[in-house]
Amino acid sequence: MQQGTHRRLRLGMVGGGQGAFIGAVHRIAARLDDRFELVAGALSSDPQRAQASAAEAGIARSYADWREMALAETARDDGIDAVAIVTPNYLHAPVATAFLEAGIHVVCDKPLAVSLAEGEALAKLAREKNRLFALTHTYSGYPLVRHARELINEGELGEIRVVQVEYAQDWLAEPIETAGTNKQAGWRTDPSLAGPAGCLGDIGTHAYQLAAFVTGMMPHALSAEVHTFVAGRRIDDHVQAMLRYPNGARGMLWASQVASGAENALRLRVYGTKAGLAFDQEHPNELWFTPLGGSAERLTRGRVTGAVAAHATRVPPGHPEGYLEAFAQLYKDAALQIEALDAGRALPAESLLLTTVDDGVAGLRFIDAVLASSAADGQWRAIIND
Ligand code: SOE
Repeated sequence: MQQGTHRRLRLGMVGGGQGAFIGAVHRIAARLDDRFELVAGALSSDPQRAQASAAEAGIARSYADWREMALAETARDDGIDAVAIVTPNYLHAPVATAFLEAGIHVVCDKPLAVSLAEGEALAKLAREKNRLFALTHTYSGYPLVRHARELINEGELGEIRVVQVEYAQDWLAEPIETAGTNKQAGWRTDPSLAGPAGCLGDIGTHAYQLAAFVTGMMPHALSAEVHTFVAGRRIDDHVQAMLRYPNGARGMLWASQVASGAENALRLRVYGTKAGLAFDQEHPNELWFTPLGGSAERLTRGRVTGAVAAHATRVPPGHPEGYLEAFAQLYKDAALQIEALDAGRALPAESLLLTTVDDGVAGLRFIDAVLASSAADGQWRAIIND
């Protein structure tokens, strides 16, 4: 770890107050490699809750409003370098816009925004302002996911033929949002807060991004169906899609939040002309590689060689690393990029696997195509990637 040579970057947070889940994950992840200190926050739209949440998290400067925070932090000599946006989806774009306009780097939770138009505007603004816009597609922070990408990139699988990705959870199998006590379920199933995509936006976009990240390929067409199993729910809780790739490969993606018994079962299998590989998020310290006609090889974190996996790992082989470290990897890469952008240097090569605003735009294109296909009873739709 390269400590000591870096100034600790000052981070602010919008959202993530008491009762939230992902805010606490971002706080741990940002601090894990000692590259950020959390100094400011507008943690809740309720001023009292914002204050209490900031005190609990040890955040010195608490704001009742994120607009006020963007202005006040820009005016300070010791204002924040970056902001983490961990609000419900409908606020991602307005909050990110305010901080980018103020010249502050952004780390934002997925999905990027609630519409493609909003997402494209964010991508444009981030480029104009020359600020970092990192999108936290956590699972691409795993060392073995990055290693899988390397293997494919180096041709170890041959020509890719089949991509199978799935993300199954069961926590929305019952209408838990109706009790009004589960904040997570509440906003994720409310289209005015989550946007038009439920399960599709919440975890379908993770599956889509993981497949694209590892294979280096984007599908150009899909046929899809979204479905709502739970009676009365106002948003999808299940999605399934068939994918076609420009090289002729075929793919399938399904994501469900009503798959009884499933915890956080994000799984990817990729088959090429020479070999196949399999990754299971619930066992992130191993990756299975099987050559055509050969026996399965279990590759393990800390034992696979190469700079890419080494950059994303922290402890020796056999000591499990997991979700928090994968999340921290995104913050580590973000810190490297913020330093480079602020110094007018090229982005460091080892940081380039960080998921960006463009990955977010790709996710929104996927959402649009899925919803259009589903509304047309599964008709094939083009996905325009540029
Ligand atoms: C809930 O479905 C959730 O917390 C997602 O919102 C996250 O993005 C995913 O990482 C885990 O599950």
